[in-house]
Amino acid sequence: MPLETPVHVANELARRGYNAEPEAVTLIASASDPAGALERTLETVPDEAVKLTADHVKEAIETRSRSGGQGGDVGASPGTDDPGRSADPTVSTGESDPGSTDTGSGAPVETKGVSGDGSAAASDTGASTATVEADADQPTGTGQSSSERASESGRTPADPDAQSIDIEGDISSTGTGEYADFVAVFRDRYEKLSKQLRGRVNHRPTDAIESMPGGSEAAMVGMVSDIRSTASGHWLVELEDTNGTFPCLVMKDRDIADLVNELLLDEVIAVDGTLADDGGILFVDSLYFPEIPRTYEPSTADREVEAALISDVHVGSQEFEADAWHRFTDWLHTADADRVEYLLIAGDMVEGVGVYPGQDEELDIVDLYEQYERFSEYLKEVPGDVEIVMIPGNHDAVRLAEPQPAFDEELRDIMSAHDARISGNPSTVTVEGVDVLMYHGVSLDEVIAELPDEKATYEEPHKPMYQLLKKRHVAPQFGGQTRLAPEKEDHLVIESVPDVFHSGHVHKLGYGKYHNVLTINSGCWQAQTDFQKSVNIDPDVAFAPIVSLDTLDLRIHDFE
Ligand code: D5M
Ligand code: FE
Ligand code: ZN
Repeated sequence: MPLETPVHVANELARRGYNAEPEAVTLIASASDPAGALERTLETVPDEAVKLTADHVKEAIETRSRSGGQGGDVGASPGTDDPGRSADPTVSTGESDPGSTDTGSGAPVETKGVSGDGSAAASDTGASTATVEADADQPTGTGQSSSERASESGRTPADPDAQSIDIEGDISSTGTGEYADFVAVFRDRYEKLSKQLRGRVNHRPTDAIESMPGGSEAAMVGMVSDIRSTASGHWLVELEDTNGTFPCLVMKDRDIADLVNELLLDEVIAVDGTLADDGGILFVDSLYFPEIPRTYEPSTADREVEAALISDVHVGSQEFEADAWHRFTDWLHTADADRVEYLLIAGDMVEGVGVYPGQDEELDIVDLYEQYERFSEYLKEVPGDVEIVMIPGNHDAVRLAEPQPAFDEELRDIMSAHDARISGNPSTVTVEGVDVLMYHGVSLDEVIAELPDEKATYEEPHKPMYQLLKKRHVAPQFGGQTRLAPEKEDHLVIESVPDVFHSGHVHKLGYGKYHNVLTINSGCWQAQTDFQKSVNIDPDVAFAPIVSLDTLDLRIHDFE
């Protein structure tokens, strides 16, 4: 676990169950040895402390206690039966891979003219656009204000007969919260993902591999239950299937060692290789992720129609950018937005109440229901012929554990003015034949914290989304901030390949194509909060990525 940035520190603390003052986070991050400082702080903090303060950190760093104690329990963390555990950072697949020699292998080959830095694609004057196809560094804004545009030429109403939306993913919870349900949900994950991997290797169950003679060739499909580096710098990956676990060794000087950097606990992969002479370990030759086929051909709409993708509106926060929102909705009423017939909102409609420690100081509306009432008012500004689909995020008033159900009747009533379609998180929404996987994105914090920077950063938030596509699961690792609801089924598996993958949550704009799947993180409508300031998150505010459903091209509008 790399701990050098405040975000990593905050994530790590959250993962260990601590709330922390922003100053405490910055102090740890700026220590000469952040990982050590964090460990020492957690060792010395009084048990009854509810919140980690700057004083706790100072005390710990100054009184330098015995270091080396690494909290966490590596061995006893089988992915299938102990969902409550927290992963040990010492076995994470952080950036310091001593054995990695080749960073090329396994890196996704994709992207169609993507700048990687979405914010560079737009100017700050009025409603500006950039297309993914074009040189994204060249702002193409007109400098007109949206009201100027609106008076020039208004929107032509959409033809309701031509519009179509189908939604899958409105889960109604079936789980009881019993231990057996956690086992069931992991079993189902294994079943679904192993089905996707089975064609790739001639796999055997662990008990069959155990009875094979040393030196045999063998393959298995398993859930990653442990990742450790050995004394000599090789990687020991323990895979678990429904029969047991088996240790697999990835040699540090092999090209595939780089793939170990991408592994997360609890994800399902396949390996093949040769058994050691005593048969007790598998030397891995190849490692496979469930993956999106490189040849995937996305579906497109059969008329020229567009969808606007947004997320993280955060109404009720003092930082909600109402003026930018008005510019956006004004623009939707202009002829330039004639083809925008859909608006997809990927979670965090409102700021919520009590979501993060200290949040109340930055609330503009302190009552949760009033926040939704205000949000509903803002939705009314959207032209009535635009179909709206929304799913909840971690600030919304539904359970945090994923999958999150859709808003309940009471909240639907409050938000009924525009007749939006309301679904769970995640959901697959088929818009005129185009499958859009909408997932709010809480797991992205974890993917970014765990994987090395070249695979996942906040600056390029589409890249951790690529990892979710590759792993065919929207929340592969379990146990940190990503909470999993015990269900009979794992609804978080990406069973069929989406044409568009839409997330938010990290408040950064980013987009690209992964094996032809258009992947978009849509930024936010909330200016930088104090917390974000303290951890150096510089949000991308008031961008609206607009997808042409007939071509899957993208234009980005900036309403900041
Ligand atoms: O999250 C917006 C982003 O900021 C997301 O990457 C999590 C991170 N964030 C924001 N506030 C906090 C606190 N207090 N602790 C840890 N991480 C935080 P959003 O869910 O929209 O607030
Ligand atoms: Fe958010
Ligand atoms: Zn969020």
